[in-house]
Amino acid sequence: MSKKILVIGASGQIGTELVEGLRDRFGAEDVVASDIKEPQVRQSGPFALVNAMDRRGIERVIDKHGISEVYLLAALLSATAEKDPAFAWKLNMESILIILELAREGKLRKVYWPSSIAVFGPTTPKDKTPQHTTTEPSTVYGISKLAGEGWCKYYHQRYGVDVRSIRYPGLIGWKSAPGGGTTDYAVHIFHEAIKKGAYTSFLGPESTLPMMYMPDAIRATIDLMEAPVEQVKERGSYNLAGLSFSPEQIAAEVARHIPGFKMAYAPDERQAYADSWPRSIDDSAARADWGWKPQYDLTAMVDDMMAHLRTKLKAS
Ligand code: AKB
Repeated sequence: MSKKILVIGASGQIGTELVEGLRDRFGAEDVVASDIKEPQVRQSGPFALVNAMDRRGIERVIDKHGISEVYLLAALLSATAEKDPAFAWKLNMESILIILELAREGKLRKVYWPSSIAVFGPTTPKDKTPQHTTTEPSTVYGISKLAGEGWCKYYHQRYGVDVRSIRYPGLIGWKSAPGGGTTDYAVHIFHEAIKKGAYTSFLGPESTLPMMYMPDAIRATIDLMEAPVEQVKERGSYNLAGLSFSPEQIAAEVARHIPGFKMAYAPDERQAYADSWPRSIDDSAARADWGWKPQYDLTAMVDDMMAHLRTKLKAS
């Protein structure tokens, strides 16, 4: 059966790279990118302007392009969500409910929706956090992701909707800018190190968090969506681990590439969000169910980021 994919929130940090990954795998014409603003960069395939809270608009795009699968990425992340909790709740909840309803009505065959390590909170075990454990998030972003997981599970159990999800850790990539997360420092550090030889982290030196290099995250996302249905046993969201490191550990790796690199620390309100999240994740369910295995460790990720970002920044 042929598939036509719609990515909602395609201009964001994950969307930019996911659209590329999906187009490489399934062909440019079969992947429609969409966002609320016209993209700044030239598109390699179809693009639609659509708001993730506009059910009618989304339906029009689905009908026009014969869409069978949606990847819904539009959301406010942890730090931005805390600035406007009511809007964060509205966007993060309305968008997933619209897509789940469209799937329930038979207009979509499959749905992807990202959750986050932010579903965990201060009462969750911090190391090797299990797939099923205490989830008492303390951020509005985490609360919305936890509720979204509940809705995904409900629509799967009650209506048979084929919805799949990953709890992303902090994501690091060179192709696109991060937008409003607590883990964004791990991307900013590369830009500032190359441009200025120095970076001031908004998280303290020892704030260890689960992270992942974007190529691993994109591969995981598409692999989960392509896994045979009987292998997808978690219908809330899958724990996924890549690497775990602290600001001082990544600073030491960056310094291998930028001699004399200076790291300073000025923790702000994001420190509290980071402190409420796990240090590392147990992803044995994803490994056992659909064969997940990360490829990048900290050194490999930093080497690859440095090489690509240096070239990109030189060219710009
Ligand atoms: C954030 O920092 O808000 C996100 C996340 C962990 O989901 N990167």
